[in-house]
Amino acid sequence: TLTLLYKLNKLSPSAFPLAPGATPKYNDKISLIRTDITKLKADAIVNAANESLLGGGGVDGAIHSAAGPHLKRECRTLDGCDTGDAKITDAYELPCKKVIHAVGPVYRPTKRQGMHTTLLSGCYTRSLDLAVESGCRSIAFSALSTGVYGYPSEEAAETAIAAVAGWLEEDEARAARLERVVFCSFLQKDERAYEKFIPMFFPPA
Ligand code: AR6
Repeated sequence: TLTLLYKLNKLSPSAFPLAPGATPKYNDKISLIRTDITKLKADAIVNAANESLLGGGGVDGAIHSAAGPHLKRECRTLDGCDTGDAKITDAYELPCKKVIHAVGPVYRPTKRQGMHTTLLSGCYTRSLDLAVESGCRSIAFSALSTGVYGYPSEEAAETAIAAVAGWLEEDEARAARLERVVFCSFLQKDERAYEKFIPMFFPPA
């Protein structure tokens, strides 16, 4: 299920504006897939949870119903989770090994954009930390905050991809512990947003 659907190196290098510091060094680790994340056999999948960690609608509802009731039982022991942070559990009846529950920010256009960005970025970097600390070699992210929480697709995709790129660049030894980072979208608008921003941060060689 984790075939590299997105072949960065086949794209034309000149077609995209580059983010500062962009490098193709980690391109082979990055995948884009549009599917139901509950079907993925990644070591870890990342749920778009809320601060209670007790389930909800959207991808959270899909993950809890596919994992079975033991997931909620474990989540009850975690004492919730702050926005911008994440917690890890077992995956029970899901085909993945671990579920990382990240709490993205609710998008409020009146608030300063910087705060949203920091909180959403934090979800991605904390999830990556938890994945490597737990020995996961692959991680698939749902498009955190882009559903009920109202985040615009492009802004969310740019923040997600920048956070992953920054995390990989920050520590080479740590980056080597992850083989694959999958951006799993569900709706076409989110997939398009990833298609636009991935080559800016992971430029075709
Ligand atoms: N697989 C992959 N992605 C999915 C799936 C699925 N099965 N179902 C939906 N998506 P949302 P949020 C996408 O609303 O905005 C919950 O009630 C969806 O298209 O699930 O972070 C929680 O409990 C969208 O791109 O999460 C919280 O209360 C993305 O998943 C609240 O919603 C996230 O949409 C969190 O809101």
